This record gives sequence, C-alpha cells and structure tokens, in this order.
Amino acid sequence: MTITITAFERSPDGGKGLARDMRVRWALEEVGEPYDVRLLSFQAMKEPAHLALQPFGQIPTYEEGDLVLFESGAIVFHIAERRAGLLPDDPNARARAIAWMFAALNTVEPPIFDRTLVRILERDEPWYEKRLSALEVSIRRRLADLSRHLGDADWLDGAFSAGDLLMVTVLLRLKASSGILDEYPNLSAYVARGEARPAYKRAFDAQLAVFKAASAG
Ligand code: GTB
Repeated sequence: MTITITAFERSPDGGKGLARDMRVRWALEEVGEPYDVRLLSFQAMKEPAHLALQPFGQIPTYEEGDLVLFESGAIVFHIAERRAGLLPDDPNARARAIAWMFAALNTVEPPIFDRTLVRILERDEPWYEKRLSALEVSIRRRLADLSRHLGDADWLDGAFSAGDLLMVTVLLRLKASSGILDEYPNLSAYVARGEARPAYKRAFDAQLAVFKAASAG
C-alpha cells in the first residue's frame, strides 16, 4: 500500500532538513519503505482538506490505506513498530528505545524549540535576553545529562533505534542555530553519526530537492 506523507511546498528552513517531515522521511528510508510526498503551501495546510488529516493544520501527516496519522513522533513510532530496523526485538530493549523516543520529544526538544520561537517572535521584547539565557540554561542542563548518559557509546541504548533518530533530529535544530552543541563533543559526534547514515542522507537529499525545485520555479 502506498504511503503518502505531507511536507512544506517551500520549507522556511531553506532546505536544511529541520522541518518535521525530515524525521518521517528518515524513518521510512531506514526501514526501506518507499513513499510519496504531497507538498502543501501554508494556505493549503489551513484548509479543510488538510485539517481533516491534521487538526492543527501542520505537516507532517502520514496516509497508508485507511490509516491517517499526524504527529511526527506517532508516525515514526508506527513505522518502527511495523517494520524491522528501528526498534529492538528484545521486549525490555524495545521499551527502553521507546522511552528514548519520548525523552527526545518531551524532555530534550521543548527548550530547544522554545529557544527557536523566542528568537523569532520575542526578539524585540524587553525580556528577550533574560528569556533566551534561561532557555539556554535549560538546554545545557539537558545536554549535560544526555552527554553523560551517552559517554563514549555510539547510540543511546545499544543499536541505533527510533530513539536515536528522533534525538538526532532534535539536536540538529540546535546545531543549525547555535554553538551550544559544540560544547558537548560526544553529542556533536553522535549527531554526525546520525547524519552519516545512508538513510539520513537519502531523506535529506529528497527534502533538499523539493526546496531547490520550489526556488527554481
Ligand atoms: N508536534 C507536531 C509534530 O511533531 O508533528 C508539530 C508539527 C509542526 O510543528 N509542524 C510545523 C508546521 O506545520 C512544521 S515542522 N508549522 C506550520 C504551522 O504550524 O502553521 C516545524 C518547523 C518549522 C520551521 C522550521 N524552520 O524553518 O527551520 C523548522 C521546523
């Protein structure tokens, strides 16, 4: 059954692979599943046809036969559960990999995402500098703990998993917009290992091709 996901027609990140369709593309590439992409303008994302798939008018979505899913974490989990390659078979190791998926989205991503929003939306506010440094304190606290946990291992818990996939995509946003990640050399190397995976490269090139085509057209 053909899988169709949605993505920005013209990503505001300029093709850097920071939008959340990237994690879905990467997961599909890791498990070797082909997919189609329906590209959406900001206007189309808020129209009834898309709101029927994604109640918040956002990308990405995932369609496969009768199944429609939204939320990138849920989509990656669905892919990882049904196809080999992103979750271990051992039940305890599998549960821990799923815990890392939640850690990426619930514990590490929020201050990183908030920092991006504050830099875009609150730059002219009187509280800007204070708020930014408070968020950077939170980010460094998370990264210090993550760095300690990772130590000199390649991945968070044994073999590469959907937990690593999500964590790398979360850390990539920080890499793109600050030097904070460089303060944690083992995390920088961890992100680089993720980016070096052939599946990551295929996903990255696919989203970049969309941006280049939109810019040329
Ligand atoms: N929790 C949802 C999920 O994980 O699927 C969040 C989805 C989401 O935030 N989607 C964003 C979106 O559709 C695109 S990825 N935004 C449009 C809207 O809300 O109207 C977030 C994103 C946007 C831009 C950049 N960038 O320019 O660097 C990076 C990431």
